[in-house]
Amino acid sequence: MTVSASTRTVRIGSRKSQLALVQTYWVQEELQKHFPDITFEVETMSTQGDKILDVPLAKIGDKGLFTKELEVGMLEKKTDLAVHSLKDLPTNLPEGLMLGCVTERENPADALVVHEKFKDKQLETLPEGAVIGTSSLRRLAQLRHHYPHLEFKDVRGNLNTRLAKLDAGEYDAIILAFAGLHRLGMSDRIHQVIPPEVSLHAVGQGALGIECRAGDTDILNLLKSLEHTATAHRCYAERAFLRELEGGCQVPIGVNTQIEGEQLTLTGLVASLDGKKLVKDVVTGATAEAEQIGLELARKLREQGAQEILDAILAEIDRS
Ligand code: DPM
Repeated sequence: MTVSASTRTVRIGSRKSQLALVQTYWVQEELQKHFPDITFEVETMSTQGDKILDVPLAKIGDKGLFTKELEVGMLEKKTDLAVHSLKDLPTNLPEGLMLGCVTERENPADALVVHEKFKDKQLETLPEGAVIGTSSLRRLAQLRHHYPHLEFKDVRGNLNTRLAKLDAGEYDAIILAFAGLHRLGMSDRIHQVIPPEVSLHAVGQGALGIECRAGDTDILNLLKSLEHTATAHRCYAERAFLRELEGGCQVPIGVNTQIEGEQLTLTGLVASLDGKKLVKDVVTGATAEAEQIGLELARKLREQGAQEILDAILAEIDRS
């Protein structure tokens, strides 16, 4: 960013997927509205996660799969901020970078999208052996727990690729985030919004996280205009929970948060891949102490065996 206020240019890093671009252009537009004298430019980059499409997500790990190249861009000062789906942003960021702001969350729920031939069905009424496409271990574990009659098959690629595979008959249904479909203008494909009793969403799901250089006060001041406080409190609680359990983004950990008055309630779950073991609990506390709530919930679930479930999954992924 150059010094003179009249010629300032701020560069925004983004992945190239359609969803990433929709999100980044939204951020660009909002910033432009708030700061008409600054020029906001978008720089697109491919991340590792965009390039490796033939390997199950859980296997390639999660250490910044969709964020690393964008982070290098900021550290090398080629860009000033990066827009992420918050759920793809690891809970521990590289030295020199920080989560600068969290935007207002969309509906964080998961959604069922079905093949045409099952348009009269819901999760519970899909036939025995119906094939559900997902590469989320979180979705897999929770849905297996509730609907043992269903089969699950890995699916990768961007949203359009996944929907095309579904329509071509490779799957009977797929599970996607409500938020992604909504942002891409494809809400009409949402067949069933999956309630939290069936599937707790991923940490940070539905919110955007904007990352910037740590202590870059100029950029942080700009980002304040996009911060949504309630969403930030919820996501800080969720991220503290995940960080404390040392779960990357590819483990069966689900959450739900609610704010009522000054109180924040965090529900969290850890499940085994076969859906047979499932530990779930709830902690309520002061919204201002969001991270403490996350830490306490992690400790509670550990006492109920969450660590053993997670260790077994990590060993299984290593072996496969
Ligand atoms: C992460 C997961 C998935 C994405 C794992 C999970 C889904 C992978 C899959 C961490 N990142 O949710 O348990 O289903 O195969 C991703 C999506 C969005 C951000 C797409 C989706 C859009 C929603 C949002 C991929 N990252 O979940 O359907 O911004 O929260």
